Amino acid sequence: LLDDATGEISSANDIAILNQIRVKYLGKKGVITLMMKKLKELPKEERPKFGAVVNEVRNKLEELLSEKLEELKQKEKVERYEKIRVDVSLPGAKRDKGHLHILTKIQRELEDIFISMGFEVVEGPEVEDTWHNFDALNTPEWHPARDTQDSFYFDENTLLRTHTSPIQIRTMLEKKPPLAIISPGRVFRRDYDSTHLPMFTQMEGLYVDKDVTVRHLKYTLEEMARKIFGESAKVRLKPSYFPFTEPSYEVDVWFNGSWLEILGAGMVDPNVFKNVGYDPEEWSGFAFGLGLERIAMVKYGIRDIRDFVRNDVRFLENY
Ligand code: FA5
Repeated sequence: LLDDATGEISSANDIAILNQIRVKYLGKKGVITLMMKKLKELPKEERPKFGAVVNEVRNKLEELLSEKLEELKQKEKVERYEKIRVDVSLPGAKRDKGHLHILTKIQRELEDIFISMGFEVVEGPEVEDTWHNFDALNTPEWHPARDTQDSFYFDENTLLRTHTSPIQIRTMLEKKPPLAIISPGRVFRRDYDSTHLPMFTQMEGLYVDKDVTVRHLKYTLEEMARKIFGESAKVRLKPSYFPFTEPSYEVDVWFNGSWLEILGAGMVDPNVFKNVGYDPEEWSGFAFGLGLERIAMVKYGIRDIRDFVRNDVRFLENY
């Protein structure tokens, strides 16, 4: 009997089966229980011996059953854990990640380039007064940029800045020369076509020191162009006109087989120095204003500037 039961117990492979075995031997109508009942039918002198044997078998079975129960519980636990186990070494499910906007990337790239050349980044207000935006920059009342047809005015003296050049004025009023700053920011004009936006991004540059010449300007711009567009990039200065620089240039970059205008620049006009209290006999400098969208267009071959503000996910994902 003990052998049979031991065999059954050891081959039981789940808790339900083990319970059936317990009932079969130790339950109310179980084999052992019935044997104990039979005790009464035996002759008196045989009862103690028989009783002792049955007891021993019952204890042994109880011991085996509880050992097996522990074993099976442990096994079930392991199986349960195995089912919900996470393999941390598997590659994760890929999620769509956001990334920086193409203009932010270009801006940071340019900032790094100029910082490496010793320029400092400063910022200024988008809402300007006409004195900082025009007068101090030697831009007289009659200049077309001042026309209400070309700019966004809040009132007669307040407007959305039309370029980042007022930062030149704000910086020079605050600091003593020599200085080298760049200033990125949004600017606003009444313009709208495939190469002009009403709100676009410029980066102003201003360098003031003793004996600054056009060669310093050209070198700085060439260095910038080489770093943004690659070693083969060439820079061309074309004579132009800005009220706040003399001489003035429009600057083209040779890239992908053609010349493209990306910025205005020039030597700071002596009148501008006078307006901020710098002595034009002592100080000289150059300034430039880059169009960031234009640089991105040249670099990535973007044809329509309006793509920058359409927020079309297909465009955004491309860059
Ligand atoms: C200016 O705004 C001058 N303040 C630049 C300057 C600074 C000259 C310092 C001298 C010294 P301009 O209007 O050309 O210049 O604009 C400069 C650049 O901004 C252009 O070369 C072009 O790249 C970009 N730009 C001009 N208008 C728009 C527009 N509507 N949309 C997008 N980019 C524009």
